[in-house]
Amino acid sequence: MLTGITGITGALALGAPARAARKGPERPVNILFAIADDWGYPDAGAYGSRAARTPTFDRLADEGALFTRAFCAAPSCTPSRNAILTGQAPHRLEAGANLWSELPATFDVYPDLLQQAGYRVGRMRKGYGPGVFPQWPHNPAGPGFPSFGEFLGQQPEQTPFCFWLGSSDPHRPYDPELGEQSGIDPAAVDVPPYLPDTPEVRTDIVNYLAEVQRFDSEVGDALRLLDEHGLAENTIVVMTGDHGWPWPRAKANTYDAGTRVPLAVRWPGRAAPGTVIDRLTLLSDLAPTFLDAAGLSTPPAMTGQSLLPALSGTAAPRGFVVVERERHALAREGNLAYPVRALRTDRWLYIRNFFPERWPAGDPDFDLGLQGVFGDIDAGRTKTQLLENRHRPGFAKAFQLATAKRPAEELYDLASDPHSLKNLADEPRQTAVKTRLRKQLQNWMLRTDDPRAIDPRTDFWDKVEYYG
Ligand SMILES: [Ca+2]
Repeated sequence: MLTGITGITGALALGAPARAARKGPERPVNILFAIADDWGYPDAGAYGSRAARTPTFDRLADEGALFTRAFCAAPSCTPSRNAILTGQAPHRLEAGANLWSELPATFDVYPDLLQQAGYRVGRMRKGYGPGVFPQWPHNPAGPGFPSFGEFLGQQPEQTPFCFWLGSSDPHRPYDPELGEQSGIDPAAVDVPPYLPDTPEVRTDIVNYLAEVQRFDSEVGDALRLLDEHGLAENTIVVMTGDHGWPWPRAKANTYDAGTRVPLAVRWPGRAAPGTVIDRLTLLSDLAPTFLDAAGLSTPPAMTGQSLLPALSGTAAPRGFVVVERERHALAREGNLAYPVRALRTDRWLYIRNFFPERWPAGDPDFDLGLQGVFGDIDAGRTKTQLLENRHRPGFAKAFQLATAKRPAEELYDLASDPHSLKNLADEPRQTAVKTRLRKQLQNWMLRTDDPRAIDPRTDFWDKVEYYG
């Protein structure tokens, strides 16, 4: 029986008559969402990483579902998190498509919708953001708590909860001591072909992986708390990162290095242990999933899709997902954005750069001090070494890949070129593929009310205030 839980009974009855008959927990399911900051695919043991030790992530995958083709909606903190919270594509969120912006309070976010349905909501550390939220009573990801333990300690027994565990790992800057103490062997890390393979870069990667492991350990503590409180069986646990790793040609880019993320979902009774899901998935699917789990329907504004069918193996194939980009850092004269839409299928990546005359990583001579020139690349050892050696053999190609201007269209065959190094957009034998993908992207943009579908060179996001 679901009676006695004020506010949630009606919602459950409305959304899932069949579910009430399911064998399993009768109480509404709790939601624990653990999100890292800049943790990219495939840096987890479950994906075969030789260097990263992620026992918590691997355990969630073993006990639930591992997603192998999950993508953020935008390779930048604020718009990615906004898409998670609202279940919508960033271009629908006005200023919220930019880094360090403001999310208008007119947009519904899933923690509020769950709270209205009777859930108790909380968050620790990095939630929505970076950005400002003057119209909201608290961070849109939920009211802040010092820790998950403190939140759980105050949890009434008959009330379901929704908690956002937001880490700042593995965002730069890195502590070299943590890297040294991690015991990760620099010889064991994988250096992708778009980076120079140097001891400096390998050390940088070790320092990043050490923070990945710290995040993993922190989520492990949260799982232990669930066990101690007897809540593990009735709690969905989702573990992921907001976008790809903070390296040149990765974060802030729509190649897989910037957009593909680890994702594991443990949901006892719903996702069979050891499930592997290769279906294309977007982090904006999480909001509809959480609402679905609570028996609530998906609001029409949400462009994401509930993952429940995928978790139970009944989802239809998904032809593509779209990731996008507006303004990341202040990296260009006039604070201009570098707008991109990218359509990703199982095999192809088609990219539309709306301003090919602009510099994708930022102007070469525009330096506001924080990130240096090419401000869309986070400052760090790899960037410093790349810039200092940009004219030398062994570095010049990586420098060009990260910073050089790009054509209006890019097309990559990921089956043979997983790192998107060879642009096929001008190859005559790929014209049919390019035309088909271009049309699919344009139709999707129209369908989701993307301002760039009608006015490809709108300056709306160039003019949005930057609060960093
Ligand atoms: Ca981030």
